[in-house]
Amino acid sequence: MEQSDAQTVARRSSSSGFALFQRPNESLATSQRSGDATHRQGGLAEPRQIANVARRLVVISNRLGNIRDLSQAGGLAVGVADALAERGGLWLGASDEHQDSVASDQPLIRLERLGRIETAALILPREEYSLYYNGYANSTLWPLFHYRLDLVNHRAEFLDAYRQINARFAKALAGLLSGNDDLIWIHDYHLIPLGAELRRLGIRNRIGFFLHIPFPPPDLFAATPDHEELIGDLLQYDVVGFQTETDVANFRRSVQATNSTTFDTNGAAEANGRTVLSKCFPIGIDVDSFSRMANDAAEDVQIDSMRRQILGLKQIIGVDRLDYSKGLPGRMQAFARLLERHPEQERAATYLQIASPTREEVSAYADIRSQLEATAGAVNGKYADLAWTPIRYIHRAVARSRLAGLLRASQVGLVTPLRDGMNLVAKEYIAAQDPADPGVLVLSRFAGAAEELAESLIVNPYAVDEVADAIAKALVMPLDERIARHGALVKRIKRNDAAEWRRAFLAALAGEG
Ligand code: GDG
Repeated sequence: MEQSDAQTVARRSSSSGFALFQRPNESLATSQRSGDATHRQGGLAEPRQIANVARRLVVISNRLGNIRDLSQAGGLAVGVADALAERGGLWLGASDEHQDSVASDQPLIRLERLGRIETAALILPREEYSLYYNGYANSTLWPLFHYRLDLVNHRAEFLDAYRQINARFAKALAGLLSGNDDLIWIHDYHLIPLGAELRRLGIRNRIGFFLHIPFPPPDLFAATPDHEELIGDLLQYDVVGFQTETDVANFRRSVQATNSTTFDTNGAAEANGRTVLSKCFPIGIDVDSFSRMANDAAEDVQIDSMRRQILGLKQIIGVDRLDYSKGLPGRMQAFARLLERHPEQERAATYLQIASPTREEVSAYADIRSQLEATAGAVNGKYADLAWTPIRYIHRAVARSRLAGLLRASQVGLVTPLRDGMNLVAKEYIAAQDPADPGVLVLSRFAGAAEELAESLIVNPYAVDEVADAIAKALVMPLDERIARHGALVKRIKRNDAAEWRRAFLAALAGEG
C-alpha cells in the first residue's frame, strides 16, 4: 500500500500547525475526504458489490489493524479491513499511545484515512487501559471463556476499569456516527458492554457483536460474579455472533438460566423491546491469497525443505501465540511420546514450533513460557544427536509469508488447543498445502475449527498417547488418502471463507440474514 495514499485527518487548531487530536463532534464528515476506493495487492480487497452496501459500516475492536500494511495481519484484521474497503467505513480501536496524566473526560482520538477507510485511534489513560486489558479482559474473561477457572483472577478494580474503558469507547463512538443508519459491528470479549453503553447514550442504530473466542457452558459462566450483567449487556445487541454451534448453545442456555429469556427456532429472542438474533458465523481465511503466499516461499525455506527431503526427514509444525489455551506443553509431550511409542520416527521426524510472544505482562503467560522451554530442553536433551534436533522451538513472531512457506513445507500440521474459538492456523495449514502432495492436519476436538474440518485427524489434546499415535498415522498416511482428505477440507474452508463470514454477519446485522 502506498504510504502517500494515507492522509492524517487533522484540523487546523486555533493556534498554529495541525492538531492531530480531534474531538469526535468536529466530525470526519466535515473533514476533507479522498475520493476513490483503494486497491491493493496482497492488502485490502478490491471493492465488490454486496448487499446493503449503502449503509456505512462502523467497526470497533480493541486494537486497530494497520491498514497501510496488512502483510503481517491475521484473520480478524484482514477480514475487517476488507469489509471496510468493500463499502467504505470507519474503524475505531484503542491507540498504542496512552494518556499519562489524569484522564480527560473528552475522548482523544487520532484520525486517519486511507482510501475509503477511516480509522479512529482512541487514546486512553495508561493505568486504566492496563487494568482493562491485562486485567479484566485477559486475566478474568480470557481464562473464564477458555474453561480455565483455575486461572481466573477476579478483582474489583479490573471490572471497574473494564466498564470505564467501554464507556469511553461509547462516548467516542457516539460522536463519530453519521446517523441512525450506520451499521455498528463490535468485536470480541474486550468490548462486551459497549452496546449497552451506546444504548445508554441513546444510540438506536443496529449494533452487532461477534465473539472470537468460545462461550463457556452455563455452570462455568456462572462462576464469574458479573455473569448477569454480561448477559444483560449481550442482550442489548441486535445480533450476537459466535464461532460454533456449541458456543451459540452455551450462550442461549446461559441467557435462559439468567433471565428466563428463550430463543425461537431461528435463534431470535425478545429483550429490551428489540429482537436479538444469536447465530453461528464461523470465521474463515482468504484461501487463494494464502495459497499463493505459501507457493511463493522464501528461498531459505525452500532450501531447508530440500535439505530435509535429502535426509528423509519429515517436518511436523505448530504455529501459535504462546498462550496456555493452545495446548503447547501437551503437544511437546505428545511428540516425545511419539518417539517412545514409534521409535522408527527417531531421526525421521522433526518438530518445528513457532510460538509468538503475547500478553507478557500477564503472569499466567510467563508460567507457560518457562514450562515450554523446560519441556523442549528435556526432549532435546534426551534425544538430540549431532545430526538431528528433535524439537526446534522459535519464540519470536515470524513474517506471514515465511509462515505460509513453512506450513507448506511441513508434512504434518499440529493444532491441538485445549480450547479455541476457531483457530485460523488450522485453515491456513490446509490452504498452504500442495494439492498434489498435501500434508495432514492433526486437530484438537476442542478447536472451533473441528466442527467444520472433520476430515482432519481429530484428537483429544488431553490424551497424549492418542495425539502421539495420530502424528504417527499422519507421518505414514498414503498419498491417495492424503489427497482425498485434503480435497474435502479445501472445499470446506473455501465455502466458509473470510468473505462469506463478513457477508453473512453483515446481512444479519442489516436485518437481511
Ligand atoms: C482469536 C481466537 C480465532 C501466529 N503466529 C504468528 C502469526 N500468527 C497468526 C496465525 C493466525 C493468527 O496469528 C492466529 O489466529 P488463531 O485463530 O490461530 O488464534 P488467536 O490469535 O487466538 O485468535 C481464535 C481468531 O481470534 C479469529 O476469530 O480463530 O480462536 O482465539 O492467522 O497465522 N502471524 C505471523 N507471525 C507469527 O509468528 N505473521
